[in-house]
Amino acid sequence: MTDLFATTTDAQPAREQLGEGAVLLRGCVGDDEQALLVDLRTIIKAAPFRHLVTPGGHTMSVAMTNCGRVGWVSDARGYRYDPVDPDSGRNWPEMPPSLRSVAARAAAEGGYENFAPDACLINRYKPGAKMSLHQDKDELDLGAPIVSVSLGLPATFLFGGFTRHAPQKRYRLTHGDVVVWGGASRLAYHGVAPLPEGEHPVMGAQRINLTFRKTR
Ligand code: MD6
Ligand code: FE
Repeated sequence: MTDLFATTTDAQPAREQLGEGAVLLRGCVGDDEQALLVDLRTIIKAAPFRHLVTPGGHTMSVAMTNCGRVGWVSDARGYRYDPVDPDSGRNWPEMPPSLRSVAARAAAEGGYENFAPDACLINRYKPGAKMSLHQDKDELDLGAPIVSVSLGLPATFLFGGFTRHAPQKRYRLTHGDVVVWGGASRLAYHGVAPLPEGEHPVMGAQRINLTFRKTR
């Protein structure tokens, strides 16, 4: 008999292990979505998205901003966490409780209690934007996980091994999904395939990704 009360038509599990210490929590944002989107709008007004240039001179296809004590920045001098937004000369907007609590709740569900991030990198993907394979290794505290919240258009997340050329697995990340990433997987290579065209009912023609980090 069909389940008249089923809320999804696909067979994706709520929880999927990506590797040791890494888990995909589907729909983990849940009821926190409204508060999170309201606060996100305020942050983006104070610190608008911008396309950073890598130390190698390439302009990134993903547009970025930050909130929290420090923000991730890239320029000709290299990558670093900086308390000052170079575009405004002011500190980054504070990390609001709505964002903090989603991150802490997801981390706990992923097995990391008392996650206290001091940075949230906010990435905006328009169709065609991508993130090349990389490791997140600019943080001093590699004992803390990274918590990654996906909003808007679905994307293909590439999860590789511990070398750039190790084979990767592909995972579809949709609106409200959270990846928690730590332990033995903390330095795994990962990236995002070019974003397909589309229109999301809440977010429009874009994907926004929040990555929460404890940098020190
Ligand atoms: C993104 N994410 O999903 C880019 N990093 O847009 C990341 O680079 C990332 O999702 C570390 C852990 C989870 C991530
Ligand atoms: Fe990353």
